[in-house]
Amino acid sequence: MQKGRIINLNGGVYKVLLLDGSIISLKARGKLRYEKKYMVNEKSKSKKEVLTTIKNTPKVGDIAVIENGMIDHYLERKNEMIRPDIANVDQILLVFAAKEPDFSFFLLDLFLVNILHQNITPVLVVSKIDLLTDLELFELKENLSYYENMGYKVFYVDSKHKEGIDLVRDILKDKITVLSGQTGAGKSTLINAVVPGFFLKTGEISQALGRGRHTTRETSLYPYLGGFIGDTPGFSKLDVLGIDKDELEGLFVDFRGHNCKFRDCNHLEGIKGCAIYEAAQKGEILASRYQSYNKMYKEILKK
Ligand SMILES: Nc1nc2c(ncn2[C@@H]2O[C@H](COP(=O)(O)OP(=O)(O)OP(=O)(O)O)[C@@H](O)[C@H]2O)c(=O)[nH]1
Ligand SMILES: [Mg+2]
Ligand SMILES: [Zn+2]
Repeated sequence: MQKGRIINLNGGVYKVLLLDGSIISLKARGKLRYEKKYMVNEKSKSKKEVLTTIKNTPKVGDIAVIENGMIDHYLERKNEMIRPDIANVDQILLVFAAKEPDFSFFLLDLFLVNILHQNITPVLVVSKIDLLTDLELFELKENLSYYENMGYKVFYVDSKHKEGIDLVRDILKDKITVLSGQTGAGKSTLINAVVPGFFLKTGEISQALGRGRHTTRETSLYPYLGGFIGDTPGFSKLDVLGIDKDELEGLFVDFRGHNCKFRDCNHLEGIKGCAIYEAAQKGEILASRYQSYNKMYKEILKK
């Protein structure tokens, strides 16, 4: 029996890092891959066997127990992320470009809400700060100080010229850290800057090959400083993932200090006497945060 960390999954083949530092490729035994279910046809009453992937399927981040050249089972998970599909994540580095693409406070709130919903600690990394003027950077920092006051760590980096990288490196030790964020935000470039001698393909337009942009396609964990860093494909579109309308206000941690006296209040814009609405009007809750809440709430209602 051997144990190891699953660091890559591609087409049913797992790469597992063993304790001795070697990496092996193998599959999971059949029982972990599929579950047999029977669908009953109402008309003919006939049963049809269907195979569905199940909860038990090992994923990247799991500690796999290997027997007879296959993954037999995995050890109990501390947590599991849905998107990207990774287990045992300690923190998410939420990479947001200061520019290209433009910084979006709504998207930031959307990512934060989804991460908190999965009970994982977010750390915000603002990338590409070299593309802002000093004044623009000053303004962005001012707005983001609101998020620092909520308790989130915020880092500012220029991965191209390796500015601010050491501070990011410091928080990676012994942890499983996954990078998340929009496509093109600079996740792969940041990993390349953080890990000396490392090379990941990034979204640089490949002129020599003329094949367009290299973006990350699969999820992998890279061993680093006793922990792991995960590069994942970025999102082009994100949604409120499986969040109930009544759960939403709890995920806006800055609303907590403002107790609304109404029962069953949804705290939407225009409700006279609602403590949340009034706090937003007075500027005690950041206007863009309150707008994000309204927008997400309405999106959940539409589902
Ligand atoms: N000026 C500047 N450009 C950057 C910086 N970081 C990344 N870039 C550029 O931004 C583009 C996208 O970077 P990637 O690292 O591929 O972005 P990604 O987040 O990995 O994108 P996906 O893999 O598609 O999710 C590339 O052209 C990078 O060279 C930075 O700090 N400053
Ligand atoms: Mg990438
Ligand atoms: Zn209210």
